[in-house]
Amino acid sequence: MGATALAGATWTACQAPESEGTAPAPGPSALGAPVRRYGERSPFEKVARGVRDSKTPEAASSRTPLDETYGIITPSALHFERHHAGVPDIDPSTHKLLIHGLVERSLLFSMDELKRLPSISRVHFVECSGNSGGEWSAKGAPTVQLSHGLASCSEWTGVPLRILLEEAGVKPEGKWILAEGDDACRMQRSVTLEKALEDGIVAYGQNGEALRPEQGYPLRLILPGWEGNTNVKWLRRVKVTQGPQYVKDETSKYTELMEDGQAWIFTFEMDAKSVITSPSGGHAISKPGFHEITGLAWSGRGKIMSVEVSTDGGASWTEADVQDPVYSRAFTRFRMPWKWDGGESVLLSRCTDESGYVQPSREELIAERGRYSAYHCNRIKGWRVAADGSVSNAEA
Ligand SMILES: Nc1nc2c(c(=O)[nH]1)N[C@H]1C(S)=C(S)[C@@H](COP(=O)(O)O)O[C@H]1N2
Ligand SMILES: [Mo]
Repeated sequence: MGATALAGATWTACQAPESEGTAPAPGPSALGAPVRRYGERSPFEKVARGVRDSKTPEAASSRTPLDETYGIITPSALHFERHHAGVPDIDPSTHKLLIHGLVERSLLFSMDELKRLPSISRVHFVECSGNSGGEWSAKGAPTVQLSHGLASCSEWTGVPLRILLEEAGVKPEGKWILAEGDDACRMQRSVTLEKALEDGIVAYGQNGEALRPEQGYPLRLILPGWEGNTNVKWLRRVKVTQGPQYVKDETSKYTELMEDGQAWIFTFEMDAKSVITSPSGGHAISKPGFHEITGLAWSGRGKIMSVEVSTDGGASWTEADVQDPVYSRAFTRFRMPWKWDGGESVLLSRCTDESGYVQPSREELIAERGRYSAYHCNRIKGWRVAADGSVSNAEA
């Protein structure tokens, strides 16, 4: 059955609100607030990033409340943050980007010079490879903000990295690049030249305006679909090298220990993942009847092809409606109408990407990657709806 037909059929069964009749009391008759130069949200809105207390707030993270955002774009003010040394305060009029190493000529760009070059805008997620790290354990996190909130999606604008590298003229020995940030830790990552040339973006725009300081103002690297950590913020230097540099940021972290004692390194692509954001842990369903099940799916290998939803703990699956257009390596919104009968129900989602990869269960993931990894957990996540309408982590 087509998802649209299903949605239409269920919509007619949707319950109207209980109260009928009288018009609501009119609003104020005094004139409203005047125009303002830079907007703010309504004071009634309180949605916020989740921040855990940390003794080192400069080396911490904050999480996107995925269940309180709509559509596929994360508002910039709610984009998750991960900083290894705090947010530097950088003046764009003095900021420079150096392209050097195995190139015919080193180039130093000011922000103005970068903005003169051909630009592109692309919708892409950024996900910390440590996102959902707690989901490796049998007892996952209680809310979707805690379990999946180190992922967000923006429209990024900037210059294709290919243009800068071609301008500098990469020498034949050049096969990798090292990207470096201008924060106190000078965070660095090695990535392949192939990826840099394929779709790397030196981005200065986020959701129609300049990057937020937390996201790397005035300049960051976007490597679509690759580990969040490779998307170096406050970008100051790109060095073309023969091979990876094995810098501290890629040896002390972002490697995965396998059962046989070997570790995987440079596992760049984020695997396909989906999660139901509503209803999800911490929510309360008010009454039986129509409810929309909705969530997000994404893959570092391209587009999401389909998302299936189960309301009976995996005994049966139904294809959800996937919102058009679907962008490659971007959040993809799925929705499914649902009539809750008031009984206990376990909700699951499972996505498939254009490479044919299917999101695994926790058992399938462990069979492939062992039990010692902290990174790249993309297991299927379950939410239990109890008879009283309260929603919690299915494995709690
Ligand atoms: N210079 C620099 N770049 C950085 C980081 C950092 O601490 N310094 N953190 C990395 C990590 S671990 C992640 S997950 C992403 C997070 O990007 P965001 O804070 O914009 O969400 O940025 C990456 N780029
Ligand atoms: Mo990260």
